[in-house]
Amino acid sequence: MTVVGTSVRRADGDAKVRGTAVYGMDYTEPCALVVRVLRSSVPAARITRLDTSRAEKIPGVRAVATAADTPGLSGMLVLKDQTVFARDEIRYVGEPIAAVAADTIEQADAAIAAIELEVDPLEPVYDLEASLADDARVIHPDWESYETFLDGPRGGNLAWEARVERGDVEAAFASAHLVVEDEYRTPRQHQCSIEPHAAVARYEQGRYIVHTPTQFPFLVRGRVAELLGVRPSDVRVVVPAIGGGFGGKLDAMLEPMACVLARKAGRPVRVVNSRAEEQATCGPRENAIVRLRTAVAKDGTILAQEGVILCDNGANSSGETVACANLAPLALGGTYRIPSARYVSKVVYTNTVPTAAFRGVNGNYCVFAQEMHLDHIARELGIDRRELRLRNVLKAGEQMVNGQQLDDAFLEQALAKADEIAPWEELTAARRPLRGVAVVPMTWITNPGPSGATVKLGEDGTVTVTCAAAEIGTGGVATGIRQIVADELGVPFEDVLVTPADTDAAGYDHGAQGSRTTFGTGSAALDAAAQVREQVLDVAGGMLEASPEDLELVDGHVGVVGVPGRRVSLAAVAATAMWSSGPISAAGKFVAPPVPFDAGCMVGAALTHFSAASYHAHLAEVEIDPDTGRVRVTRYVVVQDVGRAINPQMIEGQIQGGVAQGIGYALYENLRISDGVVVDSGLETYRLPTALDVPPIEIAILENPCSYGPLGAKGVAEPSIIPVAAVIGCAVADAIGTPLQSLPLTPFDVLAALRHRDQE
Ligand code: SMO
Repeated sequence: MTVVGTSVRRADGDAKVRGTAVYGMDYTEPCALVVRVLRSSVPAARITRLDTSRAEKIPGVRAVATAADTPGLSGMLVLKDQTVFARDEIRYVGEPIAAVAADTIEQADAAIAAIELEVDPLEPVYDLEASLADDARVIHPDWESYETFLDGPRGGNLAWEARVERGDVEAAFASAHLVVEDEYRTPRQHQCSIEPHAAVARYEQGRYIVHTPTQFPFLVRGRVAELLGVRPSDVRVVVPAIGGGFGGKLDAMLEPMACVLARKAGRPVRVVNSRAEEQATCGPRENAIVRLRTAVAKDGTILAQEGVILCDNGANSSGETVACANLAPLALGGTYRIPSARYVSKVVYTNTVPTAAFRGVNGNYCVFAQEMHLDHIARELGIDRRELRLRNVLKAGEQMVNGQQLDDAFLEQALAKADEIAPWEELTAARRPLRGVAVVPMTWITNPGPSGATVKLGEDGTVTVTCAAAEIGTGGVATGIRQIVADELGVPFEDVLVTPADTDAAGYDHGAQGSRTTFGTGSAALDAAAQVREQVLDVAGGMLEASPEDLELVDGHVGVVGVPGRRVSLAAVAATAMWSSGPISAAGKFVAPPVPFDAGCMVGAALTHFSAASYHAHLAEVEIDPDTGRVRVTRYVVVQDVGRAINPQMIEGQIQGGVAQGIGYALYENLRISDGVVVDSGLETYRLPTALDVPPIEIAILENPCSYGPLGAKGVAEPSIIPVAAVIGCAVADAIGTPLQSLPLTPFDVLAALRHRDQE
């Protein structure tokens, strides 16, 4: 009996459903102090006076921290200029200026009110395009001096630029049958995790111990060390249950502040964001502008494409928006054959809250733009929209825009499967007013990054996996890795445990990002389990007087193949080894196949090439209410290639969640900022999709194994959000019969588009 490939129930599900799981915001420590943060109410200013002496004298106040308590900036992997507290200059509304740790919230509030702050306002820069103008005020004038590994073009308010160039673009445009040009604008989208950011820190024997619901414990460890001027080994990060990540809990947020306060107060401190702080200060998906210009032949063959992508970095960079700039060209040029291309992705500073990673990162708006644009081309040429895509999708052996050759390509297969479920010809033949349909193929990447895992066989026959992968709700750690290890060692699923992520206990792990947990950490755990298996066979061979080749691991026992009853339990094997040669354990690692290092930044190595490319097709049908402009998604089909389905039900869960978030991005969500202030400070005005907005999702899983994923598995969790806005946008445009250029497609926008159409 194998457990891989079955929908074993999620091991973390029961505690999470019953409310007994201890999330980051539930976690606390004895005598922990409460924290309030003084945040800027102005978007841009120089700090002329900051006096905390009155605040410090308030009874119950144990520590007040400001930039003076931190050493300032140092460069690390990528460009990073967010300090713990504003130093000299304020760059966005909500930026931390000081924080207070006190016995009670009332005392902390009183202390915040007693902090004396005087500022000289500066001219704020909010707009992406205005920010790049020659006469725009430079938000980081001293930033040439920031230490960074990046050596690309920077300057003015340009934080970073990524380029991909290929072929003879000018010649291709000159010879084109048709050239089509469009511009698309997309909003900020907030992760809206149910659990806000939270951190509990204490300072003990010269080390910082931080409990935080992070996706990437080793990144938080490194960032805390960097910002506090200590060694990474001086910081320990432990991860409780996580109530939603989606990219929003990758980088350090409250942890460095909690550590500074814990050291100053000599007591544990607990910082938890309010919903308003969460909405206003935690990096959402960046707003963006995508300009595309494409040269096509008469039959719809793409000859060349130019793309300019402007991404709003906000006022400071955590590194994510910058690092992900490399992904924009891949999102534009990883699905279709684009022989000549010039893509420029610019990350731009503005005086707004910094943006960060959100599931699918740049893919969401680049794929939206590309697909709306392709529909525009299809209309101009009078070619069926699905047919246009079939003519241009990449096939095995062809090159993506970065020059990477695809060893497999199942885009046609994904489109064919979608057609089996929802035949395009039938859908498009039965045209009805204000109903639209669209289908979109997509290739996406799995974040490779290294992972380590240790597997130990206990003297009771149970198996413990130690790794620093965080369970963010995908099921990868709590369930997927256990399934993989259980099969490798022939033990029941229930007998495999995974310890909570703890940087003191586990080897490096590249974090729960880019669908990599089961893929990367699962590979490391499989590698370690295979080594444990060797040791087990060796010891058991001696006990059973058989050669290891004649042994099998089944049901928690080692048996001699073909000799029923001649077997020993794993518990006996482990106990025997323990008293003679020592415990059975092994460390495994996952290192993805090397990719050319050409991006100028270390994470860029992963993000400039497709690792474990997966193939997708999404199909949507929509219906528009002519009176209200409301878009209803009436049918939604997802075909997703997962390499190997470790747990089909968990995969379906990820797809459902991704589509729901994508529907939000397509139709409702827009984190509005006015004069630098985040307007949508809560869920009263920030419209999330609900169950009523999400139709039943028809899912088909394809299994085209990846040669270096565990048991053939590819990353699963991230991609299902990416093509949703694209396919819904195309379907809405089809329903209205007029092109659309921005997201979200709210009832107001749809009504305006309808009126505009009727006036023409
Ligand atoms: S945006 Mo994600 O955590 O790969």
